[in-house]
Amino acid sequence: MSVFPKDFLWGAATASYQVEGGFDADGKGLSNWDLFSHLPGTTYQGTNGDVAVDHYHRFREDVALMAELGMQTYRFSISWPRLLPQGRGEVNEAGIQFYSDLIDELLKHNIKPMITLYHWDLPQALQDAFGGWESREIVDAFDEYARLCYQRFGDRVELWSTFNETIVFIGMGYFTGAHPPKLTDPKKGIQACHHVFLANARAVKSFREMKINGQIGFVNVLQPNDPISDSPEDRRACEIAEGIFTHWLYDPVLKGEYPAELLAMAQQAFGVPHFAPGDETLLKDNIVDFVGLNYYKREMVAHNDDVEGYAINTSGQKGSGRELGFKGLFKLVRNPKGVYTDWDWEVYPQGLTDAIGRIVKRYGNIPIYITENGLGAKDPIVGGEVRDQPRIDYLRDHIQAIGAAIEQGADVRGYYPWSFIDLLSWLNGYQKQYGFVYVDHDNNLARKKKQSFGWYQRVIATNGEQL
Ligand code: BGP
Repeated sequence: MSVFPKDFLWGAATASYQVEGGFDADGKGLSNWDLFSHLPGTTYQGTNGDVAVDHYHRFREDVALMAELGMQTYRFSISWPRLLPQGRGEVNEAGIQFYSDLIDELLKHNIKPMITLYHWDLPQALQDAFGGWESREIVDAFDEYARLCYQRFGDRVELWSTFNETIVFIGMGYFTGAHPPKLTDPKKGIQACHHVFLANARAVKSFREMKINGQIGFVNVLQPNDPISDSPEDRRACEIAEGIFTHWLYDPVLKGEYPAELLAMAQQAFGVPHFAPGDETLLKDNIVDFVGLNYYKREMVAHNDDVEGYAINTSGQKGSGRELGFKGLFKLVRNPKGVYTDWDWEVYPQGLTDAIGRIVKRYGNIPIYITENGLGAKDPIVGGEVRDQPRIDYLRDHIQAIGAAIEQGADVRGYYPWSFIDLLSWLNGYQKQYGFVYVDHDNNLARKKKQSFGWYQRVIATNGEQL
């Protein structure tokens, strides 16, 4: 008998900038990524999402493939500037129509939509007007945008999440400078992150006030950190890393408050986050209904007296990056016994079971969706077939790891591998493939089912029994 509950949802995920294209189609405004990806040296070989895989124009064909795969749910994000070209104010009805049609098409095929409101494509107009997440004004703007989405799509969509991976767009946007707005300014970053938590709380409040029939959650990176040795220094460094990567991001949305020790450290070092009257109550009163977990890898942590900064492997050449370090706090180091992808991500399925266990221990038995999980690889084509056996192995092992977490009592309700279709990897171009469906960039973006397509079809059909 399957360990997965009868009503477990099997799906897959994407995000607007990575699949849609149509960057200026039918009245869409520009996003921060539309500009950033065109700046020299920001992405792998200058790749961008101007056309992406043209899902904007081919969504019916894509939904037909989702249906053939047997998907019961589809996680996608809405492009804020497609609905509100200036970020606030005038609504682009053509943008509304696109998502409305997509939702109808999904429902026609019995596929439950899960909407992400923010998967990193901020209206550039808001960046220009007041510095985007740096300003408190973003909280009202995001709430207006969320309300618009609830109003137009809330009659048909039950599963919603506010943000995708705050650690990434704030961390890379404001600490390492690898994402827009390309800053290395922790003070601004910590305050911007606070605004994200406030925006989340406001959007959760509005969701309830508007009595939307559904659940609203928050999606975070799930990254278990383990110390590289048993020394007290490495264990302490690991505690700090886990605190920053996990507790800082999860506590405000699941407990309505920051982790006290880290908050004190941040306020002492940088004088932020600054709380305005009402912030604390807003966070406390608006805890999310579920948490979405994106799991790819674990990180080993060591104490750090020397390394500052890092370099990302964006080429898929093993060992071409450099480990991340914050001097005096911690550094991420390679596990000598670990198995790594070509992008130097450790493949460690057990980490998924462990990390779910840690979430349940800290936050109680909240509803969980695994909102991303997958293998980025350059898939070989043999005799015209896309052979992605390593992806099948990766997903199988991770599905088993989820099964183990369920057996231990975790309330995991759904699984969304990343990604439904090959798409743009933010900094790594189109060569880092994740999909069940291949896109031929040399042949008019034609779709082709991969080996993993038939495999996942069977997984879904047997509710995870046949792996
Ligand atoms: C997550 C993002 C996704 C996706 C994925 C894979 O952080 O939410 O949008 O890109 O990671 O990452 P990458 O494309 O860098 O391999």
